[in-house]
Order: sequence, then structure tokens, then C-alpha cells
Amino acid sequence: MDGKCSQPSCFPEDTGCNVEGCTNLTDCKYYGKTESSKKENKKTADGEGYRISWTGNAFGLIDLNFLTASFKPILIGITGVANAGKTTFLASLYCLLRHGGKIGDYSFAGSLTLNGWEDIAWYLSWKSNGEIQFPEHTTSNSGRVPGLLHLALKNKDGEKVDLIFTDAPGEWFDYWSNNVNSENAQGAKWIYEYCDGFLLFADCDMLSGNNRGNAKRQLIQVADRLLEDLDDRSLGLVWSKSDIDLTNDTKEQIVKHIKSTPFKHFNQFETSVQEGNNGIFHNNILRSINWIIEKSNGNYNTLPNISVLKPEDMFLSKRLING
Ligand SMILES: Nc1nc2c(ncn2[C@@H]2O[C@H](COP(=O)(O)OP(=O)(O)O)[C@@H](O)[C@H]2O)c(=O)[nH]1
Ligand SMILES: [Mg+2]
Repeated sequence: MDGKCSQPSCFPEDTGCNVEGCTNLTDCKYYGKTESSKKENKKTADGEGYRISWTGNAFGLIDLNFLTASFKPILIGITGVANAGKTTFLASLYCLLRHGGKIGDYSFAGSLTLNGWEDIAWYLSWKSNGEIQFPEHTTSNSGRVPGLLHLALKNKDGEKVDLIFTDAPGEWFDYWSNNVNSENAQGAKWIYEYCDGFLLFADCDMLSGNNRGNAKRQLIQVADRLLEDLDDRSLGLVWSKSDIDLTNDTKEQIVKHIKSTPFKHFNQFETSVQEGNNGIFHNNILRSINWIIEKSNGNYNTLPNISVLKPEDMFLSKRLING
């Protein structure tokens, strides 16, 4: 849920009152204002806000400033329609790393969004009845979208790489593939502009089900949009839910369509929350991320321009001058 403060840079439930410094939140003149007033204020306050980011929760765009101040992470766009298995893929990735899994030569070395990862991975963790539960649907109106999840990795030579994953609602990509200029497509547009590489989720369940024609059309629509301005960025096609059979014919038709637009880096990965034979589906989750890192090396997209109140004054930057 969105925070209850009308100031776009303040998330009092996470960090306390960031703008006025009120101990008692209900005393604050900005607290408890409506969502529409928050949006309205955002128009005027954009560029003036800065919040503390070490809450461990998923990042929002404002928090990126904190992370990107000293180095450039690789931004990985997790794209695809709603229910394609994106959040489950991210949760599985985190669980694999938590169990010592490696991404190529790299192992887990930390995260600034541990709470965010734990929030989604909790569902996959062992439950007393032994059943797998899935993460909650990522709604278009959940707070701080796109939910950005951070991972720091290190290899044995001590080389470090930082990754940011976007866990955005699939609805964004539906809107975006239909009309890039739609108001509801802004988030997907941001992801497309700034990510260094993309994973596009093709849902084996939907593509083999009763509604497969529609699923195929939607997938191809998002793929076409992604290909419009891809340049040298990589596009990995993730056959999610590969525990469910999908005919090679269907796969080939989709790949053929994607490849009919020439672009530089393409690969495919069959993944699932189930580990598959010899752990193949889980290995492919790790491999897909390693592939993006390899292809992104030194090929970073421009960093988003995220404004800070007074960059020259680190002490004042926590407070709005006219707040
Ligand atoms: N069989 C199977 N079902 C899955 C798998 N991953 C996700 N699902 C199902 O797909 C639903 C949507 O997954 P989710 O990760 O929330 O999709 P998102 O909207 O793309 O983030 C889940 O609630 C599960 O029912 C998988 O690997 N195998
Ligand atoms: Mg989701």
C-alpha cells in the first residue's frame, strides 16, 4: 500500500517523518492526506525530496539515488504480462542464493532490500503442510512501484557486481504494449528506458491452456514493444512454469517471430519454481541472470536522473527547505 504522507519523498511508516520530523505522525500536517494530494504534491515537489533508504524494503525510484551515488548497478527489467510468474521467479532466485547457489562465478554478498526479498520469498519457504505457496499478486497500486530489488554479488577475485531487478505489475506491460503513451504505461516506459537488459516471461501454463491464442498474442505484443528500441541490450526469453509442458511448435513460432527482428543478444531459459530434472529449471534461473551480467558488462545504459534537494549539502538534504 502507498504511504499515508502526502509528500512524495516521505514514507513515514518505514522511516519516520522525513519532512517535518514529527515524533507523533498524526501531528504532521502532511500525514493522512489522500492519494490524490500525494500525486498533486509530487508535481511540485519532484526533485526536492530525499529519503533515507536503508529500510531493507524494496526500493522506489527515489531510493535509486542512494544506490547509484557511488557506482552503477546493472538494471534488469523483469517483463511480461500479469501472472506470467515474474515475482515467483525473483523469489526463487533469492531462495537459491540463500541456499548458496551461484550466479556464474558470483555468490551472494548482500542486499539493500533484504526485507523486500524476504517478503516475496517467504511464500516459497517451507511450510508445515509441505505445500508451495506463491507470492501475492503484484498490484498496480502497491507502494513504491516499480518495486526495485537489489543484490550485491562477489566472485572469488573479490570483484563486485550490483544488480537491480524490477518487480513491476504485469498490467503495466499490458498497457504499455497496447499504447506506450497511456498514463498507466509510465512505469513500464521507465523500465524500458533505463534497464540494461531484459527478461521476457513466456508463461508455459497460459500458452498451453484454453486461452493460448490470447496469451500468444499478448506475449508477442510485449516482445514487439521491447524490440522497438532495444539497441545492444540483451533480451532473454524465460519459459516460465516449465514444469507444465508446452509444445516445441508453439515455442518455435514465438522464437521465430522474435528473431524476425534482428537484434544483438538473445537467449532462452526454461525455468520453474519446481527444480526439474537434476535441478535444471533452478539452474536456468541462475544462468539467465549470469547471461544478462555477461552481456551487460561495460554496456550500461544511462543512469536515470534522480534529483536531490541540495546535492552540495549532505546535512540539509534530509529536510525540505520550504517544507
Ligand atoms: N506450475 C507453476 N505455476 C507457477 C509457477 N510460478 C508461478 N506460478 C503460478 O502463477 C501465478 C502467478 O505468479 P506470479 O509470480 O505472481 O506472476 P507475476 O504476475 O508475473 O509476478 C502464481 O500465483 C502461481 O499460481 C511455476 O513455476 N510453476
Ligand atoms: Mg508479480
